[in-house]
Amino acid sequence: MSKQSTPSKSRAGAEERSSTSVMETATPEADTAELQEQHQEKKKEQKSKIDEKERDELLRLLYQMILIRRFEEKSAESYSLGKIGGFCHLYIGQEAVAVGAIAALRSDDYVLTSYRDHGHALAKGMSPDEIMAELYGKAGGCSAGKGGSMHLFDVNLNFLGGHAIVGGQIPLGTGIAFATKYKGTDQVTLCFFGEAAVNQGAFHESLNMAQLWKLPCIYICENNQYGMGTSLERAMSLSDVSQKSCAYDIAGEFVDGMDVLAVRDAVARAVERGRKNNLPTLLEVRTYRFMGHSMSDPGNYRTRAEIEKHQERDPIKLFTSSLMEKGILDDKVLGEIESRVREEVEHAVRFAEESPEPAPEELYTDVYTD
Ligand SMILES: Cc1ncc(C[n+]2csc(CCOP(=O)(O)OP(=O)(O)O)c2C)c(N)n1
Ligand SMILES: [Mg+2]
Repeated sequence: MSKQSTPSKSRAGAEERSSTSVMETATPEADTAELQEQHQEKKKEQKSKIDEKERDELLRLLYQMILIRRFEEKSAESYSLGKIGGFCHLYIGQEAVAVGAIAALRSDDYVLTSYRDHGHALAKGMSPDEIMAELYGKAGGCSAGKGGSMHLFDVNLNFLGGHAIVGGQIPLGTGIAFATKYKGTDQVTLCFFGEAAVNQGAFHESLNMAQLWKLPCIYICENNQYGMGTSLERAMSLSDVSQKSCAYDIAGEFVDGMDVLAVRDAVARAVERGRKNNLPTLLEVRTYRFMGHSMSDPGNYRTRAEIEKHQERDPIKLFTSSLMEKGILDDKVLGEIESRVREEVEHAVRFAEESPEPAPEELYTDVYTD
């Protein structure tokens, strides 16, 4: 991959200023010693954000990240066995983004995302059983088996999808933020999307309206540096996505998406701005997907070395070792987390396999609400 920009700007909108977050990105040629040095530096930075009083919450964040990772590894296995069909986009490598961001929310806040939605759904509290059954296309799934991997949804949890049209959720999220403001609630809306959605009109129209109408919407661009097989550099003239906030005078910030606590802190600042002042925020969260775009990606647009370089910055590896060095985690507790996760994922697979196929007459239900 060619040169990576390392934006360091946190840009506040007209009403306020906010703090800065910097992410250093290695070049593909970076040697092991250099990667190790970066890992140590990142860990130092992450450890400085760890507060021992938060022990249970920190372990919950680790639990959620590991649950997403193992759930998806299992989904990939079931997909290869032909038990899951259709499109399936894995989130492996990006777990810190959904987990960190949703940890800064209240349970009645809204979340929308793209088709790469398993992690967000789990972090918002959806049951692994219902998600796995949905992936299997079974009646016990959250969308009764008719949506599949890209259309996870749980209205009771204010998790409003799972959207397959690139950028389609951005105007929808903006509309939900409008609705909550109109109703006078202090809920905020988190709207996640990939960096390839940013070149679409829908993104620009939404940000313009959100700032003009002062809507409590937090736009989170998960910049994993590729839109299918096209790298960001090949597709975007201004590749520092957070700077696009300037065009609409919105608060913007660049965040290290491999650091779950950096994500949580940045989203917490945005939530406060939304809840108290009805103001939107654009966050560019720099991350990387370790797997292909979808299960059918031949992966010939990047090298193994590039993937391995980013795997050195695995968000779970980083957080695990930060927590261990701070004395919050040890091998025993980590083992307990792993075995709880294993049980939960195995339960989900059993639930999905035993769940019935949707009945043929269900083809015509739930197309529109009655
Ligand atoms: C409007 C629209 N155009 C094209 C596609 C085909 N498509 C599916 S995913 C994708 C790439 C999106 O990349 P990005 O937004 O960066 O998200 P990521 O997959 O990296 O999470 C494209 C072009 C689509 N689903 N919708
Ligand atoms: Mg992308």
